[in-house]
Amino acid sequence: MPDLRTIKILLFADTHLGFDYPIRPRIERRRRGYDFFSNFDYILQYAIDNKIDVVVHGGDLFFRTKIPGRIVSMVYERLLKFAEHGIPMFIVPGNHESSRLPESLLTQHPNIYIFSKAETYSFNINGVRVSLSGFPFVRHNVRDKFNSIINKLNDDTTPADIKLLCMHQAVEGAQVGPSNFTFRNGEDVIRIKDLPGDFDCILSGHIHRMQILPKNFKNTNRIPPLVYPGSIERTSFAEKDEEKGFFKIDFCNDGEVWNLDKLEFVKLPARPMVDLNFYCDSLNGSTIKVKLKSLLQKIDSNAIVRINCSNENIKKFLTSKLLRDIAPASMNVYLKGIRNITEQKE
Ligand SMILES: [Mn+2]
Repeated sequence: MPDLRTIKILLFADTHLGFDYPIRPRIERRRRGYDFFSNFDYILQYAIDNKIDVVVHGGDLFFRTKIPGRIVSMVYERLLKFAEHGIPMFIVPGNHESSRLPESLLTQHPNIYIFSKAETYSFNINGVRVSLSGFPFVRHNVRDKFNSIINKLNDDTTPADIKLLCMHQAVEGAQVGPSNFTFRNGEDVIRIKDLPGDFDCILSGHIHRMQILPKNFKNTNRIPPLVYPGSIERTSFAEKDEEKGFFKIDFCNDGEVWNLDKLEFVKLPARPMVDLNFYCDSLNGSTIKVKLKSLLQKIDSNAIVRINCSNENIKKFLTSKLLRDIAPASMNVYLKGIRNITEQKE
């Protein structure tokens, strides 16, 4: 009799909740924070609707280390509500969590598992033994520390049908940015040859572009696939052309062993990002205003627009207030080079 069971894992990461979500906004304008929460909610609902067996969050739950209490409550409320559905959720503390998460009832919930140190959880899903190993983000020299972390995780020899490794790190070969910057040999980069062969899949946050390593991955490789789901919304212009989403990962039984069967990337809505190069022959304020306004009207009104202007005399006219006045209310628009929420580091 063929075994018709499927074990379904959902992987998402880099949700950066709290990004552009001011508690007491000083100016009235469209905020990007809602888009992050809306994709986050979509993913949790997807897990419930699709009867996912295990959810893994690959880290950077929040947008930075110090989080306003209100944001923490908004996030934890959602997670606790989700936990009531009985789907176990594993969270890897990322660099934005300083490798740990704010303490609360959340950390006590029996369906929420947080990798606050290198550890392995084993459990049984409909008779299938699944183990999840993981460790919090390592800030300094993960390159040298990685092997000993894996050795420590391997001390746990509880047998499992499906073995997963969860982390929040950069791995050699990972690519980011418009010019495909490739991580190679920094001390903060794990060597691809060091990835342990005895896991069925490696799930990681940290890299905001969705990708699977090694690039030419085949199921016959010694190295298991390393899956980066990427961030759930664009956090900076470096991500302007990237698809955003999360992974559904299916394991099936071929009659003898459990194998990775399907890696499915599920897309999420992400707002368009547009670069606008601006120049005007005239230094007359109202001419500049009219010209820029007509250019902005040609752009998707849902876009995040970055204006690039190299002429200092024209630039003087382009105040934040003017930009807000002439752009559609649904658009986020700002001048390149001015410190802005969309210029934040990962
Ligand atoms: Mn991140």
